[in-house]
Amino acid sequence: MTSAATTLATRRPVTRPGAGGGPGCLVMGVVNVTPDSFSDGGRHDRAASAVEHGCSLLEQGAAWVDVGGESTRPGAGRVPAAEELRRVLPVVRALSGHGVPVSIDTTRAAVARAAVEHGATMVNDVSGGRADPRMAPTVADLGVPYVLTHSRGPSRDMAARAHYGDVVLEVRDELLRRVDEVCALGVDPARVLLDPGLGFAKTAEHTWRLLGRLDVLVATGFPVLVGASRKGFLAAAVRGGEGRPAADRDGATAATTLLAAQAGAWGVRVHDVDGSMDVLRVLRATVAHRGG
Ligand code: PMM
Repeated sequence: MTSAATTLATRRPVTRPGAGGGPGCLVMGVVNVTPDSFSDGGRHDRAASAVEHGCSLLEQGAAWVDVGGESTRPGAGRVPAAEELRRVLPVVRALSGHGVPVSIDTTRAAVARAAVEHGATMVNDVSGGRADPRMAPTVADLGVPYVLTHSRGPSRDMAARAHYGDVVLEVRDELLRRVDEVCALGVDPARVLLDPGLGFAKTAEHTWRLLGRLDVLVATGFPVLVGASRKGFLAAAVRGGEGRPAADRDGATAATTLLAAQAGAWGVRVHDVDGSMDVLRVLRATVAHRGG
């Protein structure tokens, strides 16, 4: 077992991209402009409804709205870059115009650049910069916060790579190695956020283990974003299991928000912003009244 704390992440975050962490945990609302995303696919594939939805997420308390035009669910194929741009740019531009802080969920450098030029102020890359070798230099050039997510390989065959000894330490070590690699290409470590990539190249068992040890990632000192919302592993914990639609996992998702906040995560990426905001309000009220 390697000791990542001593051998990796020579580049440490100096400042944090915004508040967050513990009871201050932020909520990032999801707007998927895709016809095939597993949990809300097809609902916001027209720009106008996507923009309306993004604005309502802001009203519900989202600190960020994450706009994506390509499904990243395991097994999903790629959409052409031109189609991804066609889906996301009008939404990014309109939401930014309404004052919504937008993050762009893409693995393509060209899409990240165009989205930032249209008003996005954060890049969320579930490939951790591996899908497109131009991503790290582009993010470096754009100078925006960069969510670096753990995964192994593209969506289409990531399930075959879900082999770990100690998944918690391996995910941490692989993420920190990736931080060093992208920072060597110019990315500012002060702008890097880490994401364990729940469900990406992980079995449900791996994902539960990671969810229970988020503190290990938080201890790296990088802000940590957690994306558990409506994911398949939650089916094991809800009544009706796999038989219930993904959208019925919002109660279970809210529970993961509490776990993430208590572990000190910077933020959670969720579809149901209202539910997670209530959880965080309860947590804050409890902390405020503790020891009085
Ligand atoms: N999961 C999905 C998409 N983007 N981004 C980050 N940073 N972390 C995640 O866990 C993540 C992501 C897949 O879920 P969706 O299809 O419901 O958006």
